[in-house]
Amino acid sequence: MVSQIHPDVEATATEIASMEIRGAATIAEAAARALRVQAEESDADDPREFDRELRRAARRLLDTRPTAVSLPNSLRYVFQRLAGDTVEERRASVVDGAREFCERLDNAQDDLGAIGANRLRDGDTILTHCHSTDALSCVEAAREQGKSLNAIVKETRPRKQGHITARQLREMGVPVTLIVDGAAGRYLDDADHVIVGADSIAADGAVINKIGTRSLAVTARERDTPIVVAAQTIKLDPATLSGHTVEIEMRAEKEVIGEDERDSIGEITVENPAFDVTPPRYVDAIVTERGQFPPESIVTLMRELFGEQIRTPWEN
Ligand code: RI2
Repeated sequence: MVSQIHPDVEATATEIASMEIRGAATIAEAAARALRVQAEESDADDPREFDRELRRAARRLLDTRPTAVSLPNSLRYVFQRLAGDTVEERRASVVDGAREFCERLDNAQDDLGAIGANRLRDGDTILTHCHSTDALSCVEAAREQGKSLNAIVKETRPRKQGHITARQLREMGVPVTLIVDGAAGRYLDDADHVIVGADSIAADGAVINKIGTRSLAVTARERDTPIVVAAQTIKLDPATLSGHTVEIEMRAEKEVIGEDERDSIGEITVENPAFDVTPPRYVDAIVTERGQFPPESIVTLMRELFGEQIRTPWEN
């Protein structure tokens, strides 16, 4: 019997790849929910077949975007709870595991926000890059504490996720100045904090985030503007403990330039890396739900949470 991938898993995978579902935490939540649907709707009649289906579904989800480690971390969390001798027991364990994962995700973001908010003072101006729910959670918590904030929001080419950030900040009552990416240097003197999210964090404290984060961090360091990375612990990449590097996703050329415009220029190469790597020396703090860490010490938390043995149960 060929194991079936549920249409909802297919749809989730397609939406992650096309970025209708995007942002590391949102991707993690969608993947856990998709695995839950796969388990709930499975008509496998023996546990081995059930497990085979789950593994296929997990591989389909993983085969979408390579950089955000929250995706494999969410699947790993659910697989670690897979238990029982019958299909029904194994189904229930996946449903519970996925539900627990989503609850923890929400709580982690709230806890992280409360910690990050402590860094922000009444009247401060933040400068943002891309759109990060973890970073915005810090702003939301600060607003709930009654602090008034201003924001300078980088547009974030090529997909302009800065527009999502601008809209959500306005909903929180934060005045927003939208700028093109190249203007960041000029506006850094007006900012008290640069605050960004992360897609992955390596064992050495390097931060993998939306392309443009590195140059922003380097310029911010030169101006002594602190750069804060808001990242739940599901952004910690356990594979980097054993020397693996994080793959940087290369996306379609058409996100950068339309075909007609490209043709009118002549023979050119277009590249569209979605992320870059900011070395730890340019980062002041990584704010997680477990507290705030200097990037160089994040490895301690990583070992505590993941150990040295990194499992990939979907490969069996
Ligand atoms: P949260 C996004 O990537 C951005 O790089 C953002 O900083 C990061 O995910 C984390 O987002 P993309 O999916 O988990 O837009 O904080 O390529 O929401």
